[in-house]
Amino acid sequence: MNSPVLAPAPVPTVYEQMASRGVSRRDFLKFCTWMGAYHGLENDGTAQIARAIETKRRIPVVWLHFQECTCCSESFLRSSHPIVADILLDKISLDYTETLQAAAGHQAEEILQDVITRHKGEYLMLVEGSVPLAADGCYCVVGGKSALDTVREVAAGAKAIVAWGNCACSGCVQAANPNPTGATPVHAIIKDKPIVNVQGCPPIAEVMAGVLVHLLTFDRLPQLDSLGRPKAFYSRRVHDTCYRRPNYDAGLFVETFDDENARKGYCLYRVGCRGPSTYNACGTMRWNNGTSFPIQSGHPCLGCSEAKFWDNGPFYQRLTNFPGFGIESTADQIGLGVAALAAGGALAHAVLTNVRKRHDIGEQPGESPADLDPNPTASEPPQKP
Ligand code: SF4
Ligand code: SF3
Ligand code: F3S
Repeated sequence: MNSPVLAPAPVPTVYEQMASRGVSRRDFLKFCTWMGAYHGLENDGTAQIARAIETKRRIPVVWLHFQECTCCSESFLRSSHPIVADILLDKISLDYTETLQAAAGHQAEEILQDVITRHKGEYLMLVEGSVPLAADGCYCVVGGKSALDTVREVAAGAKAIVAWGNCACSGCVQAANPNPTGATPVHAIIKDKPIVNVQGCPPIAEVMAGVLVHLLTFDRLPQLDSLGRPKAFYSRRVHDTCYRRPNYDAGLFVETFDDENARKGYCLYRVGCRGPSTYNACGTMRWNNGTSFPIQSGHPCLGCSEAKFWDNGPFYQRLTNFPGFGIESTADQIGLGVAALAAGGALAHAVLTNVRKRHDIGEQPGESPADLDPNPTASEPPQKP
């Protein structure tokens, strides 16, 4: 007797997976609202996110690792948000990732080939790490193939590419002068595919999740700035949302890490804070489920979401000039002349800050959510569920 032909098991939707993992409907909707708020979406957009997660099948995902320290994977996996780390990544989308998969050796290589063949044109390619071009790429070889060969082969059939972290977006520490391995970011190699640069060393887990949710929901790239970063998360400087900003405006600065001013939580500009020239969501989203971020723990921002931040002057020395913008280059003068600062001066400062931001990210007035914000230094982030 012939054995019955079994139909393949239906692929669950993202929401079905969440429900089977014990995520309540209420928590699911809170998650969608929170993601919608970060993308600057109205209720309609949030409903769209919920609908997409409820109905769409999983996107095949390949996560490649090249020259890196795995901090981006760690950031994502250590997210204390249960939906971000446990569900969205681990249980839903990942078909191939060298650091987490159980398979090894030839079996792992076969899985990669299988995914890129069966899902040609459909899969997302996520990249962590830079690609060494020096010495024929011999500095990073996986399964007998150089990172350069792999990145080209996998990119050829990818629907879109997400570059995780400073390594994949701009080379990070491996590309620091003199860049002995010729570390190169993905966008400098692959020119014919849509690429999102999710910057930071590492990026914030909820920002990474936000980008994946956007791709899943809308099936297109989010709006990007001139460096390829999603504007929803990188359109404001750390300085613009920093809770120490009133100290900066009042000319109250930490001079050394152990002085009285450090204990009082004054501004870290003079001990090298790069918040004034760094675009990231740290001041609003923060890390570890909104617990803290470098500045809150007393450490200046090192500018980790900007290109070439390792070569951008010595750390822990104050920026003497903010590129392209004069008025804020003189924090010392702000300190000296603070008594003379009238309300009109403070307003001009805030306006000029936004003018500079738009100039840096190539944005037109009216495009940014900040246009709706009458007080750009004190806006509150969307509440995390
Ligand atoms: Fe915050 Fe740094 Fe700006 Fe000071 S210089 S307000 S610590 S971001
Ligand atoms: Fe790289 Fe700077 Fe860690 Fe994410 S981003 S691997 S080093
Ligand atoms: Fe990086 Fe600065 Fe945020 S160092 S983590 S962008 S505060």
